[in-house]
Amino acid sequence: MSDNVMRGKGFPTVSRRTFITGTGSILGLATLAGRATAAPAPAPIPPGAHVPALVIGTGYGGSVAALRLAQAGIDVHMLEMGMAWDTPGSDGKIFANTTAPDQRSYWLRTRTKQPLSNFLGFPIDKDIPRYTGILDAEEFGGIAVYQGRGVGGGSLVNGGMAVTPRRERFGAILPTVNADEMYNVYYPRANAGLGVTNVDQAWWNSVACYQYARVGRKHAERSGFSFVFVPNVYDWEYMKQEVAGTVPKSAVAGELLYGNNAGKKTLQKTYLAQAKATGRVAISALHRVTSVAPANGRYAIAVEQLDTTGTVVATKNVTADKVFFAAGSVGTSKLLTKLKATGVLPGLNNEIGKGWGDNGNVMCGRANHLWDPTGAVQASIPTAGIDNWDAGGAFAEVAPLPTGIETYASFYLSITRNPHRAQFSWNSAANRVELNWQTAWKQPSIDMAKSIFDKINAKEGTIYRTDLFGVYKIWGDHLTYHPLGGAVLGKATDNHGRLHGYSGLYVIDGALIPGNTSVNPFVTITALAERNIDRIIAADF
Ligand code: FAE
Repeated sequence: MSDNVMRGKGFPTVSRRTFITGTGSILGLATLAGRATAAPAPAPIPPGAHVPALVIGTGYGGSVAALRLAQAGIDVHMLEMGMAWDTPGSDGKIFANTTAPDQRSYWLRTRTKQPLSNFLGFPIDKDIPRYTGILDAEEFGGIAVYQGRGVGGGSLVNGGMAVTPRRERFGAILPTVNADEMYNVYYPRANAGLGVTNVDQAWWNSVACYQYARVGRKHAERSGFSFVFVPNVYDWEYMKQEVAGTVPKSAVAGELLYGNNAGKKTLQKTYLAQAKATGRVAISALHRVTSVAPANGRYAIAVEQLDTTGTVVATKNVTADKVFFAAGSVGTSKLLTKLKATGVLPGLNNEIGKGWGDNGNVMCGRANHLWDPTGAVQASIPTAGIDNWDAGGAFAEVAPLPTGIETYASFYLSITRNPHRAQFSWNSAANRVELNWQTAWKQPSIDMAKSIFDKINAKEGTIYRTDLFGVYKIWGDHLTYHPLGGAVLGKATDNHGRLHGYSGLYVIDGALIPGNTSVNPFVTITALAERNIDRIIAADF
């Protein structure tokens, strides 16, 4: 790790920390975690700065935009409302374990809101200090939307499942996008940039930490379902060493939902590391964008700087020639909905805020027989799923339950073909953006998931777990991990993400995708961003 000095056009000189370049240096990154405190904190964007390109958010879309703009010689500043996640806590680790959430785990909450709220009849949430933690369980009327907060966005908290949708399904996902281009150029580019690889199946078949997935395969196949392996961004060589006991355990110790301290190739280690290595990309963490307004042929951006309690410690105004909205489906949609409704960006069209979907997410657990254990130690990185999309409209991820004890449970996150789409709107009295999703809209998803698990239960003589989402509640129908839409490609924007009504404003994240990808979404978000930024750099700069 080294410090370097950036003298980007239009920026004051700032010292900033670079990350190790490349995607394979996981051992090096484990070392980096231990040394992080020695490095000086990067200087945030100063008030009054002008930047050629400003990116709001540091998730998949924002990271692709920053890297490709920088490689084209354009200086970029990224504003991220969450923390940098580069400094260990008092336990010597940057991230908290899934089984022991603490203040680092949740975004400005005083009590955890774990996706599985109960276990064996007992609620498992607990009080924590309010802090700018890594996972936001953002609550709207009918749904809690889980999102990553910090430099790296959703890549900090997600399962790393890196799935390219089957090509024959692509027309239903992004109907206005040329599939040949995506499958020949942009999906391969995204997979390479993210460091996507496949698990070694011989090893997988032999290790205790994937017993739960092998039980999932056995049950799927005995009921005639197609069981498919799914690529991931986890460093499998590192996981092999975890199992062998030669390196600190991360996935095998259950780290995931609140961050992985080693092993997972988050955007910090891939796109953002490369972007920073260009010397043209700076990132201000704990900086939340509240407004983007036209100003003399440029854009004026209002920013709140937060401390780790969420208190606004400074407000800043900066300007940019071009602004990329990459705050995630919810973040981008909320900003645009508010800015249109309050007359700051009145020229945005009426598609803003529309076409939002939950990727059909629904969760459930099954109770296995005592002679069919799923293992006390479960690797937190999912590797496989049941593909029943063509027959029943569901792709069910065989998910871990990394509790550290034998649960005799099989756990699944299903992605289903749910037709419902919600809309964001501005509530001026309450001074907030609302989303009109209704919990009852999950019923088609439940029905599709049931078409798999009713059959498996009948075949195996097993039942659903009723203790994971409340008391006697089978379905986790209150949440999504996969928000998509709200500024849909070809509707709120042109076919490459340029917002209608304003030259130089772009959407480049999950908000572009109309509600469903038929599989886990981040590879599609990344590939679409690669496609759009290619065109934008060629035509607009
Ligand atoms: P995202 O990654 O959410 O980044 C947006 C960033 O913008 C965040 O860092 C925000 O903090 C920041 N931001 C928001 N508002 C502002 C503002 N006003 N000012 C400044 N910054 C702001 O967006 N997907 C998969 O494909 N495979 C998986 O295995 C998988 N597992 C998941 C597990 C969990 C628990 C969760 C929560 C998600 C999972 N996902 C998975 C979904 C995936 O992480 C998500 O689709 C992407 O992260 C979305 O990428 P975006 O670039 O749209």
